[in-house]
Amino acid sequence: MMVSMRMRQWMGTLSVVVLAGILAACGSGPTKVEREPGHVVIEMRDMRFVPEEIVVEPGTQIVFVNMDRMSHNVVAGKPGDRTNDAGFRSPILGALSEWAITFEEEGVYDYMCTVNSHHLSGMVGRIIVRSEDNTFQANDIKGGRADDGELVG
Ligand SMILES: [Cu+2]
Repeated sequence: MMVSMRMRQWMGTLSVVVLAGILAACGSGPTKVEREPGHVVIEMRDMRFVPEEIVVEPGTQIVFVNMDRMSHNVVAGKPGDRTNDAGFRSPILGALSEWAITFEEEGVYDYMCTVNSHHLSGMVGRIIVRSEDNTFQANDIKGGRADDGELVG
């Protein structure tokens, strides 16, 4: 009787461990972000950012969605400009995964995908943050320094 009970406990523990293992193997699926009202979407599609350039108001949530089967990322800067690497940087985004960022400060934010050097094949983009009152100056290039954007995702 004691053996049977121990056996049952052991089996119970085992099923929990096995179940946890199965869940871990499946992963949690694509990473999704909570979309705010007024957000804009930039798709990563066919190794391009679509649209490649957008103009948004300060405080606009920008949601990146990877529509490709290959992985991508979003890294501040331009190809060959490593000084901007310390700016915003998304994790590696698998198929259908999302990542979001919000810029409170006006400026031009260049970014690229550095996964497998996609940026060298033209996977680059630009976000222009400009408020209605036009205080923004066209030569006010921010280039994605660490203090330019508030990381959301
Ligand atoms: Cu990429």
